[in-house]
Amino acid sequence: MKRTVATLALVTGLLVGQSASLFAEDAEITITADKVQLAYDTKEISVKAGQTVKLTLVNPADSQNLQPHNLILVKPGKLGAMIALVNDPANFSNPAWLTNPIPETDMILHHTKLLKPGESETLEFTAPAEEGDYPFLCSYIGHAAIMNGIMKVTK
Ligand SMILES: [Cu+2]
Repeated sequence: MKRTVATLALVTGLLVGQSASLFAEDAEITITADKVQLAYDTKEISVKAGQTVKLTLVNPADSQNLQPHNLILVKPGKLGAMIALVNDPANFSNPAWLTNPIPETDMILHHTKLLKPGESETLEFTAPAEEGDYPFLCSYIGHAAIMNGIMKVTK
């Protein structure tokens, strides 16, 4: 009986999540890396809970700093912990980290690959059901502490 109740709750949750995304318009958002600074062109984006989000990161072809960038979306309250994790000096002696600086952690919800200047990538996902401030950051060496922002999820 307990299992049935749990299953019903799960199915109901899925249905509610799905109907929310059917009725809300998709959010199409583009974030562009700054050509000079280690920064995104916006510090804050806003989406509705359960909405379909198409989030594009652009690393501009005319980048002057010629840095690669990515975008990692993490759980609320985890920006500090993520910065500490990606800035762990042990990463920098790992050659794989230079091309794929994605730590293994359940703090991460979604992420792009590392994009060179002239590349872009679109993440498509369902916005979290929970309201809150979801940080995003670039994990390339030395960027995270200053290259970050917030995805606000509202009802
Ligand atoms: Cu970056």
